[in-house]
Amino acid sequence: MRIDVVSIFPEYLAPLELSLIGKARQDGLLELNVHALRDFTTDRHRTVDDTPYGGGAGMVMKPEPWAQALATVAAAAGEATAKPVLIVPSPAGERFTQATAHELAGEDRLVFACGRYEGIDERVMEWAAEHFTVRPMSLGDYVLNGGEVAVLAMVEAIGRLLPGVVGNPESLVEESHSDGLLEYPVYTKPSSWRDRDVPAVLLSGNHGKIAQWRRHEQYRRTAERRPDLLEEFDAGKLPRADRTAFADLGYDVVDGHLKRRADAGGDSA
Ligand code: JEB
Repeated sequence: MRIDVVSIFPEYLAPLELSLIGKARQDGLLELNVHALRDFTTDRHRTVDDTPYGGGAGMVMKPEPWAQALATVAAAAGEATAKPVLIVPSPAGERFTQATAHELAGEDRLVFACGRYEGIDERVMEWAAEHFTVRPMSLGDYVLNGGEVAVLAMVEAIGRLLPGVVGNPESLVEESHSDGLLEYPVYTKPSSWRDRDVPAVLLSGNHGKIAQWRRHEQYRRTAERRPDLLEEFDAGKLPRADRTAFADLGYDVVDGHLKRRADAGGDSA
C-alpha cells in the first residue's frame, strides 16, 4: 500500500516512522510519503489561508495550494489503477471505525489531506472527486485543531491490518471475533500483587471455564461502559449460562436482541 499525507506541519507526522508502521515500511509493505502543503504555493509568503466568505471567526485554507498538492500526489504513482481514496479528516466527516479501517486496508493507495484553521475550501473536495474517491472522516465527537492527529490514529489503525504487519496474527483473529463487545480484562505475573489476586479461574487450567469467564466479563464491562453496543449485539443463539449472565446485568433476550429490563437498576453493575 502507498500512503501520501499532505499537511502544513509535516513534522507532526514523524511518529509514523516509528514502531509498527516504521516496521511495515522497512519490510516494504507500506510506502509512506509526507508532503508539505506550503511547497505547493506560488506566492512569496507561501500563503495557505484566507478569510472566510460570509464572515465569521478564523481562517479557511485556500483552494489553489491544495489542488496543486493533490494533483501532484495523484500523478506521482501513476493513475493506471483505480482512483486513490482521499481521506479528509473533519469534525463534519463520517465516523472512522474499525470497519472503515478494514475497508481502507484493502486499498492500493490512500491520500490524507490534513486541514487546519476552520478547514479547507469546500470546492477542493468537489474538484478532487475527479481524481479520487473522496471520504471526509471524523475520528470522534470532539474538536481537534487540525487533521494531523486524526491521521496518526487512522494510519496506525489501517497499517496494523496490512498482512504481515502485526507480529502475532492470532491477536487480529481474536479481535475480529470480538462481536462488537469490549475486551475482557487481562492480567500477568505476579499472581498476587499489593494484596490483589488474579481471578482464580485464570490459574485453574480449565480452558472452558476461562473462556466463559472472559465472555461474561466482556458482557459486564460492555453493559457498564458502552450499553449502546449491546443494542447491535446478536443475542440469538446464546447458551443458557450467557442469558443468565445478561439477566444478572438487567438484560433479557427478546427476538434475538438484548432489551434492558424496565425495573433494572439505575446503573448496570
Ligand atoms: C479534523 C479540524 C476545526 C471546526 C472546528 C475545528 C481541520 N474528530 C475530529 N475532531 N476534529 C477534527 C476531527 C477529525 N478527524 C478535525 C480536521 C480539521 C478538526 N480542524 C479544526 C475545524 N472545524 C481543521
